[in-house]
Amino acid sequence: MIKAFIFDLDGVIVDTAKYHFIAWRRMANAVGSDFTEEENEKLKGVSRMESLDLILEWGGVEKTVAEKQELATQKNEWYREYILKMDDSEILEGILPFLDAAEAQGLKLAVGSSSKNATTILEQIGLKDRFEVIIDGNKLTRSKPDPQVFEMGAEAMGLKPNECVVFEDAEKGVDAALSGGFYAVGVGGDNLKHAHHVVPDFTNLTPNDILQALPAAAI
Ligand code: G16
Ligand code: MG
Repeated sequence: MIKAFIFDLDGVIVDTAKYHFIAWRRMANAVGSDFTEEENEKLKGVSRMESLDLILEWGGVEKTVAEKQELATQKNEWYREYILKMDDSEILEGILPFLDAAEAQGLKLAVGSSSKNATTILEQIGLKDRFEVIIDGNKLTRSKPDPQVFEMGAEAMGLKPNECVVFEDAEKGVDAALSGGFYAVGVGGDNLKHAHHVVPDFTNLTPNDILQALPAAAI
């Protein structure tokens, strides 16, 4: 029986991919390189250092471990300039009524994000206190598609994976949820068809819409 919803942050609750893109491009340009918005899609749900490795690889740029550390730190400073300007107007449509309805139905709510900035973002948009559990990139030793982020979330709520639904916008995030034995709902893209259910976004969506779309064993 489903007892909790675990939300990815970037791409599900807010669209921070646009800020990651601007900050990563600034960094890529600084090392004489660049990358496209299409390539940026491949960075969704991917950790900071793995994202940096991919961007350098696309540009054919080689850097030492120490240089990479500096570049990642610089990118994060730029990224934080953007997220520190965020407010509740950036919460994606439908999220607030969905959280209210889920809470009213007695479902537990958690966030499972690869981002080390997840708590800052949740504070900026005023949602930090809405979640019983927040697992972010600072607590993780393995990145999505490893299920660690969601396993830690379920464990912190005292639940088993098959009692939780994970909402994810990234292919690697859906992979992570499925490999951990969670129910997975893809939010957005065509690359999420392997999830148990896919929704375009949260507009007019209710928790019951989700529960009814899952395999019978989930309810
Ligand atoms: C997010 C983003 C990724 C980003 C990662 C790490 O994951 O989707 O693009 O690279 O966090 O972010 P940071 O550099 O802030 O630690 P998620 O899991 O919330 O979608
Ligand atoms: Mg995401």
